[in-house]
Amino acid sequence: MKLTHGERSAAGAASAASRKVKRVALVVALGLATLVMTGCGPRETLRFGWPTGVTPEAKAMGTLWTWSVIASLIVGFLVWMAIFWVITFHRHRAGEDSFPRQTAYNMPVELTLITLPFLAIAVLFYFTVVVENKVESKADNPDVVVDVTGYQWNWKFGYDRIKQNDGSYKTYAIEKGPFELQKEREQVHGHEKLLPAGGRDDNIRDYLRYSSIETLGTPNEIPILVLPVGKRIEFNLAAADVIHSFWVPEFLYKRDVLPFPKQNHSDPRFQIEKIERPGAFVGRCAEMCGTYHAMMNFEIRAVSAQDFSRYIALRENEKLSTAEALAAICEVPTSVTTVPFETRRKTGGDTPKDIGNPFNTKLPNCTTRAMGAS
Ligand SMILES: [Cu+2]
Repeated sequence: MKLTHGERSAAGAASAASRKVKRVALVVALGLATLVMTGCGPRETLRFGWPTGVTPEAKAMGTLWTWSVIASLIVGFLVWMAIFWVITFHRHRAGEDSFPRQTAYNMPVELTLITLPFLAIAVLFYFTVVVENKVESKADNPDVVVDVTGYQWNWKFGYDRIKQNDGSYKTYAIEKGPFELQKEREQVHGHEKLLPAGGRDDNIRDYLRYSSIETLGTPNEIPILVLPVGKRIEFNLAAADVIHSFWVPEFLYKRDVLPFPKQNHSDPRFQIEKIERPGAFVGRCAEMCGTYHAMMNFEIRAVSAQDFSRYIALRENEKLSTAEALAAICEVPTSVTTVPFETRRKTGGDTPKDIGNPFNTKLPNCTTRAMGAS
């Protein structure tokens, strides 16, 4: 069907259309410039808001995310262009009173429009599965196995077992149930002393793990989980009460922490291939678990493998606390990525600005304490 152009000449219409195209191009260019210039550089921009990953798994997920967004932007751009093309060149004009040519039931067009989205989904699905398999893969011989217990409203971290230089494992896990431990504790203290088991024997929490080297979070102290860089680490998650979620933004990974993993048909374990650089990484509970859910913050402190062995030895042999052992290996003894809830209240709701440098947690002018010295 030939379109009528009313009184306007063909040349006039063409120049008006080209003006419109220029205007649209300017808007698109300005939009892209805003997108690029508001970031802190091309790499920052291409992460599209995601944190910098510090594990190979996180890097793989970051790359998948970047390419998924780029693919979506390309598809979005094509759709926007098609819309602009229609509203620019096929708008209603004075003197037109009939429908434009209708193209429903056009087989080639309809098949193309069905096939292309399916292809896009198939490609996204393929790369998602590849990355997911990498993220969820577990080796039989991780270098460090830690247990993570979430409870209302804090965390307990323990070292289950650690691979030694000769390839054998040193076990720190205490293979006793919570009630046995509770009874022992009560004998020592002479009164009732509850462990995360909750003391209810109609509710046997024998899946909870205990270790001779533990770090327990308190309202005054953020629990710090010290881990070595460059080693495969397994996390074994368990909740002592309700469902929590273990989330380290820089791992780009979070996982629900469930009570009764067996009855809930869940695998509480996951691994990371390695932490790629030393530093402090904040961790949070990412499952709304009750009144003080927001204060369930923790810190992962990644140190060199050498410092890690020294840290474990100090805790094991000299019974130092987490903070004392950290100071002894010349690390800042308290968390540098987050503060306890109470302190925040004291500052009137603001997180204090200067709590430390997460990229450098080394104490200045410090010499590592020799083993056996006190
Ligand atoms: Cu929680």
